[in-house]
Amino acid sequence: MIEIRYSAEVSAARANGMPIVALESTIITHGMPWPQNAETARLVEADVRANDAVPATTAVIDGCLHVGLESEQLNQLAQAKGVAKLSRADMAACLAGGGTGATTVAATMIAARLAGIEVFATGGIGGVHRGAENSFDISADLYELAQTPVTVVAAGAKAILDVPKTLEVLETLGVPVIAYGQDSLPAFWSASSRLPAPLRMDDAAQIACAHKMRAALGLPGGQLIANPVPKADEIPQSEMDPIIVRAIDEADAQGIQGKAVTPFILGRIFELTEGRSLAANVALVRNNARLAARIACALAVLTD
Ligand code: PSU
Ligand code: MN
Repeated sequence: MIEIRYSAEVSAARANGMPIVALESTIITHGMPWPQNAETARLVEADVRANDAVPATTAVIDGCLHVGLESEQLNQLAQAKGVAKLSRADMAACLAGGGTGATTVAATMIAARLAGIEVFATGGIGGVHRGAENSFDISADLYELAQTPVTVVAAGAKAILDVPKTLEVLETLGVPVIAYGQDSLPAFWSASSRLPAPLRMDDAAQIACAHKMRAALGLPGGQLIANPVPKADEIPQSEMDPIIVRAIDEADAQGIQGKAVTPFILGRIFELTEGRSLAANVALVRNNARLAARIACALAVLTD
């Protein structure tokens, strides 16, 4: 059995049966610049606490799987250079080699399941990249959602992706995509896209119930809750589209590939929007943390 290191707060929550929300760390190390990354991580943890749940940020540090980071560990991770980006394929190797790595959506789901945590909040999941018909670049996040029973709250798939193809793959894999409180699928920095969401739910209790129902049906995998960024913080899709296209073109021109693609594009979009993309990103992650905490609380009162 793998030894999991819990933070003091998560240990106490487990002992007392309190609701816990998993949080990823790649968004800290690869998704946002220092010091906003550390600041956001703290705000997101506080949002979970303010909604009566306990935050568990996950990462691999010196070959140990951590579920819940102490404040100093979080601070160090946020400033560390050369931290690995761990997905399903890399996690075991990093643990075996005594390395340090941040967990993506896929790896955080794996850690959450091991720790018995059923709800996880992030910004946006990885998915099918634009041009995937040539690059074959499809995030392992989608396959993880198909097999690991964790409800993931995100602001949809990142808008830098080919979102219609991402939806198709999720449908093929049998992953429920549920928009929260609206009919259209959120588009990460923008509250709505031109695409209708496959499913819609309007309250946390119903989402919790659907999570349990999948298990009762014997279905593996989780569900994706697509929670729109608050209107006051959004950047409309018409404004984002040309910026996204430019960032992707630059990534292509510079031959950026594989794991480096998403961090490169997010970084360029941050520069091209003069930081506005980051402000929207922070707002949407916080909003997702609040909803995830409410779902975790709703799950805690449901019996199996
Ligand atoms: N959401 C964000 N910023 C991020 C990510 C998600 O707002 O940096 C990360 C997540 O960890 C996600 C990963 O799992 O990007 C997807 O990477 P890839 O496209 O290489 O699978
Ligand atoms: Mn990829």
